[in-house]
Amino acid sequence: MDAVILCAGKGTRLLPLTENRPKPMLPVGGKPILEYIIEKVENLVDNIYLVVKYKKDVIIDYFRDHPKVKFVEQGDIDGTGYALLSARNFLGDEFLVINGDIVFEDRLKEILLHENAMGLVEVENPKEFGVVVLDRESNIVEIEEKPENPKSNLINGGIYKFQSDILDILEDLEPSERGEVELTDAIKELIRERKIKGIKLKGYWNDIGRPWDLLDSNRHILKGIKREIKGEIGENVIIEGNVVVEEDAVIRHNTVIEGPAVIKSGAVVGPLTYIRPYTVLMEDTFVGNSSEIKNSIIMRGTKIPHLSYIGDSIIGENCNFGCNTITANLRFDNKPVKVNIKGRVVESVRKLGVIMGDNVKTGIQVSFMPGVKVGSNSWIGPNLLVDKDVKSNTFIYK
Ligand code: TTP
Repeated sequence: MDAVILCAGKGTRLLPLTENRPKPMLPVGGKPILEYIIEKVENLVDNIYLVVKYKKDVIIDYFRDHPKVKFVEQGDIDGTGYALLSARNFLGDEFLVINGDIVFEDRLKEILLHENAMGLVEVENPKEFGVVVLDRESNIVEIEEKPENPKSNLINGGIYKFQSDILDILEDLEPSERGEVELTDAIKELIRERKIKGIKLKGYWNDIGRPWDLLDSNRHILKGIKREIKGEIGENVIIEGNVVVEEDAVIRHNTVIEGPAVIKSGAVVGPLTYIRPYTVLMEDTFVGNSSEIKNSIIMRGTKIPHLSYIGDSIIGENCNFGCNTITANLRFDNKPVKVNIKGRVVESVRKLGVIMGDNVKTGIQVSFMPGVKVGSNSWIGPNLLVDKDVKSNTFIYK
């Protein structure tokens, strides 16, 4: 049996983080989301087909040497159904299908026992998802996308086992109102003829749609790491709890690291730096004197050299922060931080800092208000308070 992982979407709700990489390649716990999915299925299947399109080279470059991974390009139509159909010529009688943007714990064994099955998750806010209704034998009898009045709190978990007849149904489907061939429309047809078992997934599950989902999954992964110190550790460094310091990382003197945290190879931290729990410093990052980083993902090559506070933030690759660049991450009234997602202001979580693309430069004494987004390649001049989203490729100066 084979697995198909759907990785071709644009991930627009995660902009600017997805400006230069597809959503499945965003890092959580120091590795791309997609790598965890591949690790889960590689011993269960013969081939893993990654359906790619948007920024496909980032996925192909990373996984090209994996012995079971093969790449299939999605055709001109959008949608999860069309993504699966794009792999049609490679698939046998039955196969596993997984969305490339979910972080989950379940070991998939129960799903594989059934001819047709869908992984389900119990949530408090089903309105935002595909809501599923089961009969007494746990067969799916109804799926409704983002219903106003959900009939259950079980939602589609983005993990499926199908027989090849799903592909025949997909072939005959017309695109939906939003111009996409949707997998759930095909499943609605399939349940008229076949039984699809609803399997409640065990343990943690998260569908990475918005930036703060990434921080949530990052925390989940970091809770499971074990202490492993391989890099160079200077004098008077304190490392508490489960911290990974990879080979070729350097922790300079008088630095404090509170786990769980991951410091990847080539990263340099210190002197006198404070790394707090749930922080990941990706490869070749530098965090220097009197800077404090908390609950944040700092991507490859970014430099935060002096006197900065970065909290509850996601910072893209190769950014360069001027001295005393600061993020605010909490409102005075303690209400959820508001974030603009595709032109709509939505409430996120109580603590959220800045969401930044790649190659951003800040001058000295730049401050960011909670939940602002900064597009890639932008420059923010010195002594500015950034309280609105900054588009990509802009230069703001007083
Ligand atoms: P979504 O999260 O629904 O879509 P998206 O990735 O385009 O994100 P956004 O809504 O923020 O723009 O996608 C669910 C999964 O299906 C995800 O793993 C990406 C994948 N997918 C494809 O492979 N091809 C597609 O055409 C679409 C729309 C999604």
